[in-house]
Amino acid sequence: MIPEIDKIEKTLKVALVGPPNVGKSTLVNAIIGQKIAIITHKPQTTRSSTFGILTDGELQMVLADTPGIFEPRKNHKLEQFIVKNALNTIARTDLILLLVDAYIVQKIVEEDIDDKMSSRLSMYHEAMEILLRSKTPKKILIAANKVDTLDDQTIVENLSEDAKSLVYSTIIGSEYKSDDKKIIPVSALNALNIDVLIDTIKPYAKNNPWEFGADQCTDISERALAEEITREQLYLVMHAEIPYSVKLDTDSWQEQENGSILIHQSIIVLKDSQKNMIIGAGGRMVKLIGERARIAITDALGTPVHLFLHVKVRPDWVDKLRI
Ligand SMILES: Nc1nc2c(ncn2[C@@H]2O[C@H](COP(=O)(O)OP(=O)(O)OP(=O)(O)O)[C@@H](O)[C@H]2O)c(=O)[nH]1
Ligand SMILES: [Mg+2]
Repeated sequence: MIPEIDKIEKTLKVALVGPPNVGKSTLVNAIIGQKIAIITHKPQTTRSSTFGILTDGELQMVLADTPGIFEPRKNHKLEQFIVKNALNTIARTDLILLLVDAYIVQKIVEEDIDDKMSSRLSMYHEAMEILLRSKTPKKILIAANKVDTLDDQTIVENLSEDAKSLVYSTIIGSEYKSDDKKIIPVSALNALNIDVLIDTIKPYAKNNPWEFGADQCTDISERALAEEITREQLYLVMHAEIPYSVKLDTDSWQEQENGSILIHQSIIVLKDSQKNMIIGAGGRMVKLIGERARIAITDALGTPVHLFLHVKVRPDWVDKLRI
């Protein structure tokens, strides 16, 4: 009889970290190859962390899309919730992948920091200060995202060791261990250089039992993803008028005999005025949000969906958040 040999299992838990809007959720979707996190042009889109899971051979890589880190306002419970959520997740990972806008990397190496660039840089310093105050892993690598926006990508692709050191010291400071001052240029939007990124972080894996099944690609449930997608479409449809303190609940979720899913969701807001804004004249706004969300949920789940939206006022939902 052939003795059963224990399979070696390795894991690597990486937190995608950075200020709001730098492309963390876009990157996790690009790495996993499907939509598990929502993306908008607005900062503070992600409110709670989602894991993307990639299992290949003996290695299970878990990539945490975290909310953007910023200094929450004193009396703003939702902002405090968002940042706390990010920090709690980061504390449970082995490695931080700090996303930095490639344009900022370019400006640092060109030593061209004007007032506008200083204020953009201060977002990274704010995030680093908050990370330092919390118990987060001390190993950090930089990914320079949005290289597609640069006129000349080669500047960020061919950084000298000195240039990399300059970027690390300008953004991170000395508290974090960064013996390998790697800077991986990527475009999350165009899924460019994702394989290089994965190969660069792989060596940080440790022998550890897997936490998830080999075929699982995320920890987010279909219901939660559907709620997130409706919130995403609401942000996209409503542009600047969007009430930020909006949340989604699933009232019912019924799988029909023909394989389609009947979903009733509530859009919860704080005030009547916000409810009226979301409903819009003659219900046109909520109808548009519902149509777009139905298409996007159908696409994400790979199943036809019938979606019904109900807008409700709950003045205390933010106060009731548990931080
Ligand atoms: N041109 C370009 N745009 C990108 C890239 N990655 C993300 N974006 C855009 O940047 C915006 C923010 O992307 P998100 O993925 O939501 O950013 P985030 O870091 O998750 O933001 P928060 O969740 O708010 O912290 C969106 O409009 C994206 O389409 C990229 O590689 N290139
Ligand atoms: Mg996000």
